[in-house]
Amino acid sequence: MSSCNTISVIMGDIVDQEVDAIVNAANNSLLGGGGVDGAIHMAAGPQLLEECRSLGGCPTGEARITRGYSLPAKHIIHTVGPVWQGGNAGEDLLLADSYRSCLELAMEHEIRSIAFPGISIGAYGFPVDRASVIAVSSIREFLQGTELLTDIRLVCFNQNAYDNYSSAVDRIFND
Ligand code: AR6
Repeated sequence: MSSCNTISVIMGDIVDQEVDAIVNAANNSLLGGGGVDGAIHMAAGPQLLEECRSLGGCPTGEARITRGYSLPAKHIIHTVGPVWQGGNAGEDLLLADSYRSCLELAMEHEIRSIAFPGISIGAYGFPVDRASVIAVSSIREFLQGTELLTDIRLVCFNQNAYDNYSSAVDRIFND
């Protein structure tokens, strides 16, 4: 990892993050839902849904960018993680694709600070121990090719998520 890059794991609400972009764990329609998706739409305001309607959805593993509207974050990067189906349906690769797609879009938009939720670990049922290792490994691999991203936050909504993502960062960045 470059010494310019910083990855941190924090407990908190992603809508409060003062960063260039927050990531939304959306669904294929991009038209809102529950969990973090619902919280982001609620906090950003109704113009977000209008912009999302113009995007025409998003395949699993890809990402799309919108404005942040009423959020402190300037942009929202919407990605669709895989639904857990037992682990043999390509879920690991699709989850890694989601993180990589978000980071690629971030680079294209000169985003330097980005906050991720635990993609797929809520309603989509991905086991958090496995998801956290994939998340952190994907981010680490991406950071080896850039020094532009200086602040990457993994925002956790409960203690179990926090413990898992923290231990993945400790193991994967300090090996
Ligand atoms: N800030 C940070 N993390 C949050 C917040 C928040 N405000 N709210 C929830 N989380 P989920 P998924 C955590 O279900 O598994 C939606 O309906 C939550 O505790 O939001 O990718 C979409 O429309 C969990 O740890 O996303 C899709 O249909 C994590 O965020 C579907 O859910 C992800 O949980 C996507 O499911």
